[in-house]
Amino acid sequence: MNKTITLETARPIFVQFDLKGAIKTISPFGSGHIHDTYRLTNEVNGFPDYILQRINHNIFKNIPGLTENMRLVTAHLKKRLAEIPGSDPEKEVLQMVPMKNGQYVFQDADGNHWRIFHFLKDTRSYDLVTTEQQAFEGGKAFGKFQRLLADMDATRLQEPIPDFHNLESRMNLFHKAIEANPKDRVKLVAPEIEFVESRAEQMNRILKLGRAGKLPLRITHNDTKFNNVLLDQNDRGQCVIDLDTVMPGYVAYDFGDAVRTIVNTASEDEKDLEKIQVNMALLKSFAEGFLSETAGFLNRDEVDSLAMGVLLLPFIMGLRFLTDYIGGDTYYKIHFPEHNIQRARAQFRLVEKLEEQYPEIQRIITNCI
Ligand code: ADP
Ligand code: GN1
Ligand code: MG
Repeated sequence: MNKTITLETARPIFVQFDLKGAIKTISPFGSGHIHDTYRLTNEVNGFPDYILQRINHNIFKNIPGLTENMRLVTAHLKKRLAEIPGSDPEKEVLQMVPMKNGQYVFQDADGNHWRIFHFLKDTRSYDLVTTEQQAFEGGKAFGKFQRLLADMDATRLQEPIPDFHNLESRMNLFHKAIEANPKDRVKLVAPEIEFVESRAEQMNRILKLGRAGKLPLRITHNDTKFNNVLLDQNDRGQCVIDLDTVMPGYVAYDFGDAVRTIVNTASEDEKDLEKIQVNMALLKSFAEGFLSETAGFLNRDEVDSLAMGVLLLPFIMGLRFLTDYIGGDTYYKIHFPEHNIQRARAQFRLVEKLEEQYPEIQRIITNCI
């Protein structure tokens, strides 16, 4: 949960930034697992509200690099959108607010790092998708994000979290956590460990195809869970947010992570595993939206890899939640002691449900091309 913070405590932070109007209220906002996010409302009519974020510097160790990435990516998106008639870069691109000294991140006396974005008003982020239109629009938004960045030189970006979706390195971290076993939890999760070990080899296909030169490295978002796209009041895709992990990656990662959070009929951390089903109509709508933007430039192997991503991403998220549980809950925010293992179990059930649908998932993707 975001820590509550008063306007008085926050004032010395936000006065560092070049804000318009006068800030009236501050309140915790959103349901992200990484940063502490707050909404600042403006007292003066006609001036914007803002999002204030305390960056999680335990996870993001190179904040200058991350901020430079974000600056480059948002500038490129704005430039590309300005060429498209009817687009509004101010509304469709996440906008960082500079500090009065021209920098973008303020470090307070306690070593916390703060940044501010323009609050995109009249938008919504969804933890659960309920309509085919939402799924389609999310697909279009993430697909368009990738299309607009396709001509950007990927070598200009740094890797904020190296090997983020690299299964081999995730398996190494998993084995290290098991060996260290700091909370003596390994004995509680034998079935989950077995689940991971029995699938690790087959889940490695994307990495192998990449190494064989069949999948190009593109600029990908790498955290395309559905609450990282803002929809407008009519549920049309408006803006892709949470750009901290934008870096070179494979397209199947973005496709798979979005599907993971769209098709699940239950929450990411659902306790009752019977509630976890796959909504194939939503998968179809998402794929149609995503491929309407990307089919023109993806190669044949990339298209074939998309279904693999649909299995890999919930698997890798389950693996990361399980690793964090075994390691003593140091990475994700948790709301109760068993939260990470409950999340892992829910993701693994989702993997099983998606495995049952695999031929149909491939068919849907092929039909979109
Ligand atoms: P985290 O990495 O912790 O997920 P996010 O950057 O995704 O942090 O922000 C958390 C939530 O805050 C988002 O899911 C979204 O609901 C909301 N949010 C973030 N940025 C904006 C913005 N510029 N305008 C409106 N809402 C936003
Ligand atoms: C985190 O930041 P947020 O809540 O959008 C995580 C993602 C996971 C996701 C699981 C930097 O995303 O990789 O998929 O939780 N982000 C980071 O819900 O680790
Ligand atoms: Mg987020």
